[in-house]
Amino acid sequence: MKRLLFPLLIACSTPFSLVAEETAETRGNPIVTDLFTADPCPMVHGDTLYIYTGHDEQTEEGKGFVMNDWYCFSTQDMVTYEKHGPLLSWKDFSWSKGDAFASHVIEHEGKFFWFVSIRHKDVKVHEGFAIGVAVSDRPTGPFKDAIGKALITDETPNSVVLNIDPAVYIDDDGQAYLFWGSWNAGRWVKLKDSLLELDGEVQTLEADHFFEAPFVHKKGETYYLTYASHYPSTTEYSTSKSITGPWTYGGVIHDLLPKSETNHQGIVEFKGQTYFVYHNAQLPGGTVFRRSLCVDKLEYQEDGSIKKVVRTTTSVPKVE
Ligand code: FUB
Repeated sequence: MKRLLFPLLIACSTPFSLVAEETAETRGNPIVTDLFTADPCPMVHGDTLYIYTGHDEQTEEGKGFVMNDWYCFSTQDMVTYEKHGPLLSWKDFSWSKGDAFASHVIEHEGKFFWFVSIRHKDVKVHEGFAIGVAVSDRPTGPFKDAIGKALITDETPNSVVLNIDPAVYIDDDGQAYLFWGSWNAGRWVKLKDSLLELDGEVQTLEADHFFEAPFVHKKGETYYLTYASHYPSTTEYSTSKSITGPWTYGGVIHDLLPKSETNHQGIVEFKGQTYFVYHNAQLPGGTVFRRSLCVDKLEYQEDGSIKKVVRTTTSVPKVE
């Protein structure tokens, strides 16, 4: 049963209601219909998939991103989702002055680390964006600024013009890596075990067609680096036998989106299925600056290459 999105959107005063979906076999894309949600990052903890998102607050006529906080949506069956939040805001970082852009959450040693892109209120050499970290004992918070200052700023040697879109990956040997970047410039750096300090120099990410939004996952012995390419953006990918590269270009896995110039993905395995989480602009009133969380399947060819994602209006089947 496909939901009627428009009536749900009008009923904004209603809390995140799942009444219309409770008997549905699929959730329907977009997943969230009572607010605009962007830049998803998936994380599995226990028997639950958590998807952390930004929050688009621009008016339908307005131009430019208006983003102040981040939410989380959790599910055990890919059909029924619980809304949490807003769980974190740029205001939770005393050194920030706004612009809650893309973020990434990762579990490490029993804690949950939320890496965020936000505008620095004092440091501005280029665009003035910085990467900070909040931490919590639980996936749904409360989260607090873990350092009291930025981890990456415009002043970090070899940082980029637009220091946004953090993604953290912890390798099998326990070494953590932070990837980030935009406007055709990607970077990576080792993190100390605390995840709160850099461990070495910032390296340049060499991946064909990289524009922004890096995300790393591993399947078998292969590391997959997915990212937005060009602008307006497709999602493309490269693979490597090492987290530090070299990266071999793999192709386009997600086509341009109608109405959304950005394309920001996360990939996660949950209950035996691999999912591609992204945003589109298909909610009524959706624009370049009013995007919405979607979930579809991600599938591989037998040789390990990623098949082009098939976008659906149903989202994915229910899992137990
Ligand atoms: O949502 C603001 C920015 O747009 C993100 O940081 C980028 O990845 C793009 O989606």
